[in-house]
Amino acid sequence: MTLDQLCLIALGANLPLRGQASEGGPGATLDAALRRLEAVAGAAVSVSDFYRTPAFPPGAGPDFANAAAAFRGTEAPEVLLAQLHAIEAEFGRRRETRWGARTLDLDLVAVGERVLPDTAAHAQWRALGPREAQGRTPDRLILPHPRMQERAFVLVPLADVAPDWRHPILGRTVREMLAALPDAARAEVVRLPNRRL
Ligand code: PH2
Ligand code: MG
Ligand code: MG
Repeated sequence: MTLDQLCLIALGANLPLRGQASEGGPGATLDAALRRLEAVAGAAVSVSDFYRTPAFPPGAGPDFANAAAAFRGTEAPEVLLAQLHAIEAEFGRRRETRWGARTLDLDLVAVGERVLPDTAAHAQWRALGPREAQGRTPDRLILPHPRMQERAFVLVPLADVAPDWRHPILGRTVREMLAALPDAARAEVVRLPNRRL
């Protein structure tokens, strides 16, 4: 039996959608993607504010709209990931350049306390520097997302929906991981009052 677990999703977009039903800027794409996510989650979804964030790595493209969502679910992580990929595809995402500009990116950040594939492999992925991480794509799901603790564009929105979720390996809550980042990193994440970018 799978108990229901808190599923955490990070959303990002930094290209406008063209010729799609939900044509508009990145903020409009996130709105539309969240409606699709609510449909597949089959549960109440908590949604963060939307934020403008500079592309990482610096100079990698236009600013992103970033957000986070949390819901309680029973699906296996691999099933959730496939659902997220299906929604990305609906929004015109082509899986080509790693860390390139994208119309929509939905990342599965965590499923409850699950550690995948195991603690040792997780430590190896976490230990990669940003440059090495950029050159390597894991061929399987790593949970929690191995770089979440470094990224203000993930942690700031996540703190809106799941501040008390605790990282099963690092032992820190979202709020604590966010507080551990440099002030400058947090300051780059700017709330979008009308959700539009
Ligand atoms: N996602 C990336 C790479 N860089 N930068 C920002 N600001 N926001 C993102 O969501 C983002 C990124 C890879 O998915
Ligand atoms: Mg991503
Ligand atoms: Mg992704």
